[in-house]
Amino acid sequence: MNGMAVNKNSIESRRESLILELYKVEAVKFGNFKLKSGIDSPVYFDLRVIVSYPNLLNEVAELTWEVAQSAGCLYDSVCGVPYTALPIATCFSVHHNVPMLIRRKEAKDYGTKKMVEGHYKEGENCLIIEDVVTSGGSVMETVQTLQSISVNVTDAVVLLDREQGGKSALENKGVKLHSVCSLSMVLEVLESNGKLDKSIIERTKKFIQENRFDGKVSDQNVDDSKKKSKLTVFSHTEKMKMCKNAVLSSLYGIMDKKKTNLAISVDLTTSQEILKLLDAVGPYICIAKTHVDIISDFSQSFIKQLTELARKHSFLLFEDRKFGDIGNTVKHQYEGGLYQICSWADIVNCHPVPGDGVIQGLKGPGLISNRGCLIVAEMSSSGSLAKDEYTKAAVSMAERNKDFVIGFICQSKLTNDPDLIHMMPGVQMNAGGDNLGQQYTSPEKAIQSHGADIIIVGRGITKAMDPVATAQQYQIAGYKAYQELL
Ligand code: S5P
Repeated sequence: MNGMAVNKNSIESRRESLILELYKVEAVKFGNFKLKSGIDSPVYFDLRVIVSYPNLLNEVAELTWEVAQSAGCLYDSVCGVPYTALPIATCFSVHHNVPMLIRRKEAKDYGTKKMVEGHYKEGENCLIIEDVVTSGGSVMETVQTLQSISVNVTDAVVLLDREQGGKSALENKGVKLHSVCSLSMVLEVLESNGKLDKSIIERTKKFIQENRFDGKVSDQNVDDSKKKSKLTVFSHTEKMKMCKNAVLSSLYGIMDKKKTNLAISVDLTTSQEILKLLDAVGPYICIAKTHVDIISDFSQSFIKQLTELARKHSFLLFEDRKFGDIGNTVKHQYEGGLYQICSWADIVNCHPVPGDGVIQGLKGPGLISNRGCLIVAEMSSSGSLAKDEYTKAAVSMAERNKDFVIGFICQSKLTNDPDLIHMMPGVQMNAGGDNLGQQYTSPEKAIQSHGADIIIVGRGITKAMDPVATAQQYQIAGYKAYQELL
């Protein structure tokens, strides 16, 4: 059996470096994440990525071994919980000459129907290795499989204990859980190294307290899916700090400072009407969305005045051009022609229908000028073809291009990623639509039921008797709906 003394101090300092490294490679992320259990969590561990960093994987395996040694675990073999912990267990096994067992998730439907691969002796003791423990359900599944072939399990080592009750739940079943680090340790290290804001730390701690499993081991795929917690919603300040894109971060900053999630769609047809309205509603909006190709007297002087207003009132400019051609064409349409959109619009949008080329074409000039792009993933108009697989493909396209894509024009919440924002058009206080297929949702529903971060309102404001007072009403309604979610 294995067992050897280990220097505890060296583990402490290596733990800290390990946590910083895991954060750096995004194996630890903060945002809004739906767990396998159906619970929305403010923190997510994706330890699958460590296979891309051999030194890191090796360090994880070494620390796992050292924790097992300092806890005095005695074992004849090691078994990783499939699948993320398999490479950790493999490194552990190879470097320390400990035989490994592999647990199959499903028995082979041919041949030997074995659940466990590798040679073992009845009555031997196996050490379980896991990446993250929440309730302890996955570790317990592996324990039960091993017990079914008369292999004993007394100890398990986990890289990260989320401290939601898994440790005591496993102890109740006779399995001692040892961890390389705990979620509190992760928060402490990231806070003391200036990586996380106090509010994110507090929110995460609150989440852990409110989502404990109270000593009961459960299979997360089954039992826990029934106890969904309240959706964890991040404030604009928190998102501003979490997101990596500069355009998005400044947008969240504006939303927070001006207390607004209102984008006006200023679909008027003369320069003067647009400038006059924007000067008046400027204090209530975070974005002015334009369709410059409907302006009858477009000029560069209009753009100069528009950008001055954006600076004066602190709002971003979004040209709703909906690019939808091959990369080479959209590149010219974006940076050249009459409108020279890239030179002044902070945000543009595109249809995903041409494929990634449309993003690549826009990205060249866009990144040089620090711009952001939204993908039209869903539309507000009746009979829209942008749904189902098309929308899913739009989300993947955004995820592949997060250096430039900052979110979606959509009608529903498509992701929990803080780097991708949801802007929803088709919003009016009065339900219904127009006679050309537009369909409207109220500001409250857009934010609370459809998951919008920003409401885009056009004629609801521009055609109102008093557009300025109405813009303020939309600002208040939109912001109140958001605050109620927090
Ligand atoms: O699906 C969409 C996408 C967009 S960008 N539905 C939309 O209505 N839009 C735009 O939002 C549309 O082009 C218009 O500029 C604005 C909605 O205007 P409203 O007057 O109907 O509020």
